[in-house]
Amino acid sequence: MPADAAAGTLRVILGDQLSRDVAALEGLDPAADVVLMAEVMGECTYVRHHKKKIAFVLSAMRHFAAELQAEGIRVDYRRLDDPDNRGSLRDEVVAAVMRHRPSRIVVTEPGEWRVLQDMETWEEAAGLPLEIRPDDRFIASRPRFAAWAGKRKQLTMEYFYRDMRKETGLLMARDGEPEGGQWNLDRENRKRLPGGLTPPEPLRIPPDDITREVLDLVTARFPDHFGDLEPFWFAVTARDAERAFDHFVRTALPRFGDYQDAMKQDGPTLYHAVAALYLNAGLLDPLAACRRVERAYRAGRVPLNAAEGFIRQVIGWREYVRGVYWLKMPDYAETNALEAHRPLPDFYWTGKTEMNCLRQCIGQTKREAYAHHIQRLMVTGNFALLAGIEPRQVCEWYLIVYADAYEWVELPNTHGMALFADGGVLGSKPYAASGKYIDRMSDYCRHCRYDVGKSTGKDACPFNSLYWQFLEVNRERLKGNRRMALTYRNLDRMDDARRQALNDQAARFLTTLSANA
Ligand code: DLZ
Ligand code: SF4
Repeated sequence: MPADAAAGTLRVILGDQLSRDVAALEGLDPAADVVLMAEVMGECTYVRHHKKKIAFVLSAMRHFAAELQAEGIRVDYRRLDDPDNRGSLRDEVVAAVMRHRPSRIVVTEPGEWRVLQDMETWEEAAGLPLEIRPDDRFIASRPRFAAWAGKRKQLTMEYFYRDMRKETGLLMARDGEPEGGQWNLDRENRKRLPGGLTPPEPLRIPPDDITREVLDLVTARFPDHFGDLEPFWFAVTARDAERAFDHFVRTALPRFGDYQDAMKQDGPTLYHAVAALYLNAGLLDPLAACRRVERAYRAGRVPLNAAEGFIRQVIGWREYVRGVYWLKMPDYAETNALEAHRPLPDFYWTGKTEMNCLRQCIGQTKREAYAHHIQRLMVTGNFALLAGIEPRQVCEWYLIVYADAYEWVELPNTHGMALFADGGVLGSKPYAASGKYIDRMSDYCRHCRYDVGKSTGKDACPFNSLYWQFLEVNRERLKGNRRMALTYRNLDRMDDARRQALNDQAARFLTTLSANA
């Protein structure tokens, strides 16, 4: 790049900002501006991401850069294997400033607090003005969410979601009422999967030459990272992500509503979209995806509980957790309301446990870098909650193992929703459940060496005694919670001998766990 092609803008695009209409590209002058994209070890190793996650991000970055170049945009693309790769975003920005001598730097706000802190030092490091633009791929800007949160004591997702429905017009009837008369059909999202129903497969995209090259790079550079690299079938372009999403709308969405919370032996995706990784990296536009779903509903191709369930996850829950993250960071990551300090058991990495539900969820996570929300919340999350695993370690695990995980989305979901470590910012009570819940929503227990009907004894399902022990250990912290009153009344009706037996059972189990950890 000649140094005299100067005085334009350096536009920086991060690995999860791969949208053609991302804020940093607005107003781009192809004659003067340069786009910087940098693969850096810093982002690949700040946690030891799943191999598939790194391959997905790097391949999607390379494809995105090629698309910009095909439009005639100048892209300075830094590869991880460039001999002079500086290793961090900041150093790559400084080096790019030296190469291109721009008059300013423009970037879109990042998804993580850690990166924003770093970004705020770029201006000084580069000696140039830096403009950090709001990420308008989200419907609610950070100030918009903060205004909604205002002085509310409880940040109830439902009310935020209703505002988002009104603001977007999604699934609204003409008279300003929600389509079908109800805002939220969550109760119609909880069916168990009947035998004989074969869920569709997601669309699998074969790796092209660019992806193949990235897979070789990941094999060589990240051999010790968690997870299986192949088979690799994720879409890595916006076009293919849209095709994969279209396939979901046609084949799975009609039943997504009914079976949103169901789990099945060897059924990793069921009726789920596997779209979070595309949404979160910028390959799929959230609002466009929701409008596509709404159209399918209006055309009579999918029922309301499916369309509403999907749209709620995207414009409700997804936007809401992002809002909470930016509202509460950095203190949010440090809270540990239930004072949980046990180390993460080794089987979260190896999948080697006799508890079939955990073996299934962790096994598929290792293979696919994917699990759906109930597997994450009610199996791996619930176990960590009941066993008192330290939130920091659990959060890191989730950030590592899922291809869609960035801290803005992972932290509130794990720390708040699954572990109640925030003391109730996100949920009004812990999502603690015994084996009975897992049995109701899956066929895992039928394939397990433990008996879900038993709480004590050699074959007893560990979730059962852990559940009662969890309530006992956290009695002082939770007994004042009105939504827990019935649960504590049940516990208190138990005779002392039974209570003692349950506690002993849980204590014995936890000892074996620590020994393995
Ligand atoms: C996740 C990720 C990975 C693995 N690698 C890169 C990279 O090499 N370069 C880059 O710009 N971004 C990468 N990312 C995404 C960033 O970590 C992400 O932008 C921040 O976590 C903020 O959400
Ligand atoms: Fe999981 Fe318990 Fe069911 Fe086994 S019996 S699959 S450990 S819930």
